Amino acid sequence: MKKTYSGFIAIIGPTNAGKSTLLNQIMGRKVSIVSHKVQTTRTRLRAIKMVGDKQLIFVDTPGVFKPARRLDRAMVSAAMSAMDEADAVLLLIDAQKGITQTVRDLVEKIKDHSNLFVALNKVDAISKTDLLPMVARLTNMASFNEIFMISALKNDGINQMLKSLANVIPESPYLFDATDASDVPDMLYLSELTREKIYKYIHQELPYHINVVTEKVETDNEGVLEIYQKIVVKNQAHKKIVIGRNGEQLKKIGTAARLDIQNQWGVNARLHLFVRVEENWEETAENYTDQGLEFK
Ligand SMILES: Nc1nc2c(ncn2[C@@H]2O[C@H](COP(=O)(O)OP(=O)(O)OP(=O)(O)O)[C@@H](O)[C@H]2O)c(=O)[nH]1
Ligand SMILES: [Mg+2]
Repeated sequence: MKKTYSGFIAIIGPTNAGKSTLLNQIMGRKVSIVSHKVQTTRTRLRAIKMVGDKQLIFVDTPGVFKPARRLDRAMVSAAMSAMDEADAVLLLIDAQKGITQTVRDLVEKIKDHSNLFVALNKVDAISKTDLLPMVARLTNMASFNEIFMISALKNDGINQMLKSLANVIPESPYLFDATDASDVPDMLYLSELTREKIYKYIHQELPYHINVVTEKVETDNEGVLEIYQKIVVKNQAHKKIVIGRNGEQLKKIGTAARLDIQNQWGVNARLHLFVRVEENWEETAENYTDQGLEFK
């Protein structure tokens, strides 16, 4: 019988390093939402990539930062447990920001892992001469199998990196059906697409206090997807901001999300958005388990 290989690679790193951008680039399509703001990814998300006959199961994780709120703690703990279970760990660093304290703390936590890789990301945005000192410092911090220099955004260095990562994947039956796919449930993914637009159009702190829930998805007689979502906010003031003057803000969010859904799924869709105040949503267990997070 032919040998098969299958294993997990956790992508971890500070928030905003480009972990989700990298995962999307590896998959050749969007599976994880991306924004210029920090703390975009809230939960662990897996995507399966075949490299030759080896199955690489990538795990995107929430960025690691100093957790303050309950939601923050759940996000960071999801990232750390992904690492514990992984066959390989890929530490992703924003080369523009360099070796920050967060990076140093993270290396301390992961340095005993047997298959440790590091990638300096966003090399499109900095000069090559700035990279060498960072490589030297990283070499002294832990015994990394390899240090990559990549641009997740520009798809630079990624194929090379995939080949190296594939080399450490253990012999194992395929843990998933051997096709490229992700494990995000459709309902959650639809919510994520709307949350991504909220991050895009609404500024300051507000997006961090918002939750999107897909309540119902139906197909009408003409094959149009009818999607009902609620945007949960903490108070009336937030609700006003999300809706905007004459509902303009909400319309912008809804249109962008609908177009994204239509493009990605090749369907016609109608998106019905409702904004609801739920003062305690961040303290409600169900809102965590729905997103694959633990409520502690
Ligand atoms: N110039 C440049 N920008 C990048 C690159 N990769 C990601 N970005 C940008 O960095 C920002 C953050 O990207 P994300 O992929 O959301 O980062 P993340 O690490 O998943 O962030 P969290 O989910 O918050 O932990 C976005 O604005 C991306 O467009 C890159 O290679 N080059
Ligand atoms: Mg992310």
